[in-house]
Amino acid sequence: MAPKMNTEAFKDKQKSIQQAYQLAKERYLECGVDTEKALEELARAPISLHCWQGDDVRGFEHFGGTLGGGLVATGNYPGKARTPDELRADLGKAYSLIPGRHRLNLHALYGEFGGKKVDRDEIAPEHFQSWISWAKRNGLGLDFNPTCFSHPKAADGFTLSHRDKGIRQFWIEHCMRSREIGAAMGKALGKACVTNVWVPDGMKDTPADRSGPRARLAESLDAVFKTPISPKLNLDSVEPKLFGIGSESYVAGSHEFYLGYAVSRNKLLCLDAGHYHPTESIADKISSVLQFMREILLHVSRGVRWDSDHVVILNDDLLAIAREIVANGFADRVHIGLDYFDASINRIAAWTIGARNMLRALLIAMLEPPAIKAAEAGGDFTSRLALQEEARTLPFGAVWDYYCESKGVPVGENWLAEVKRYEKDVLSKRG
Ligand code: RNT
Ligand code: ZN
Repeated sequence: MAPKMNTEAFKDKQKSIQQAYQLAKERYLECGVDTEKALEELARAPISLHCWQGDDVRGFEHFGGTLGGGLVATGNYPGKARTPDELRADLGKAYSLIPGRHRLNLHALYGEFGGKKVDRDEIAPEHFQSWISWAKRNGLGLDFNPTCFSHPKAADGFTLSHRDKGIRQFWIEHCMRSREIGAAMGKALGKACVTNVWVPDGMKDTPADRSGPRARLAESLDAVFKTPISPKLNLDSVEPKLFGIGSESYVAGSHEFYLGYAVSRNKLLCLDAGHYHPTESIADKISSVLQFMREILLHVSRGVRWDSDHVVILNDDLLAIAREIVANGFADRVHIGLDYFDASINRIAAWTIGARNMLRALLIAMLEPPAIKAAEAGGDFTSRLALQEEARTLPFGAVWDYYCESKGVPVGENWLAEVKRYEKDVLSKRG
C-alpha cells in the first residue's frame, strides 16, 4: 500500500478516505441503503480470475502448437509468464491488488508435466497438484476447463462433433478427465469446482449440414457427462458461442443448442458476454435462463467489433450484468468468471482492471436505492426513471475506496504504481 508516502501523508490520506466514507454512508442512509451491509455482501462475492490472461493462452504443454480454435491474442507486451511459477507469481501480484477472496480459473493446458509430453487424453489430477497446493495456501477456489483447441487433433476446427469417431473419442476422454480433475480440486479445497466445456467446432463458410455436427456434439457430451460426480465437488458447465475467427458461418455449440442441452441434462449454462450479436447483452438472459436451471456460469468479457475478449471496463453492459445478479438475489446461483486476453498491455494490470471493475459493478448494484423497485411495483414509471438516473451519481466511489482500504489493497489508482514496480523488478527481466 502506497509505500512511497511518508507516515504523516499516509495518515492524512487514510483519514480523508474515512471521512469521505462517513459522508457517503449518510447519503446512502437517506436513500434507505445500508453501506455496511453492502460491503459484507461484496466480501462474499468471489470472482474467478482466468489464468490465460497471464500468457496469452499459451500454457505449459510440451508439444508446441500455436493458439487455435479461432482464439487470437493480439499484442506483444513484454513480460508474459513462461513457467507455472512465473504465472503464479503474477497472479499473486494481481490478487494482492483486488479486494476480497477469489478463485482461479485454470485451463487444461496449464498442467505441469515435468518436461514430458502428456497428451490431452492422459491428463490427471497429479498434473495440477502444484496449482491445488498453491490455491490452498492462498485461500483460493479453483475452476477448470478442458482445452479443446491448440492441438493437432483440433486443427481442422472440430473436436467433440468431429465426423471421425476416433477424434471424438479422444476429446471425450479429455473432457472426462477434466471433470475428474475438477472434482479433485473441489475435494482438496472444500469448494466445488466449475468445469466448463467450450469447443470451437464450426465452419468458416455455409454448411451443407448444420444438424449432423450438433447431433454428434450432443452424443459426445452425453458420453463426457455419463459418470455422475457429486455437485459438491464439481459442477459441469457448457458454453455457447455465436461465431469465432474461422467459424463465421456456423458454430455447432450455439446458444440454442446449449440452452436446450443444459436444461435437459441439468447442467450449468455459461453465458460469455462476448458470444452474442453486438447489441445483445447477456444481462437480460440471466433471469430468463434461471427460471429453468439452478445455476449458471458467467464469462464476463467485452466484445469490440469482431473481438469477443477485450478487458472488462465499467460500462453499462457490466453494470447491467451485476445488477441482474444482485437485484434478483442470484448471488449464490451465478458463478462469476472473467474471460478476456489482451497481450497489448501489462497482463497483471489487465486482470486487476477487469476484476476491480467487476467488483465495483457489484457494489453499485448492492447500493441501489430500494425506492427504484418500489416505484416500479407501484406503477410509477416516472419516478423509476428519475431515481435510476439520480442513483448514477451517488457517491459509490467513496464506499469503494473505503472497502479497498479496509481490505488492505491499494486505494484508487495507487495499485498501478505497484504493477509498474513489479514490471520493473520482475517482468522486465524475462527474456
Ligand atoms: C472462447 C470461449 C472460451 C475461451 C477460454 C480460453 O470463445 O470464450 O471460454 O475464451 O476457454
Ligand atoms: Zn468464454
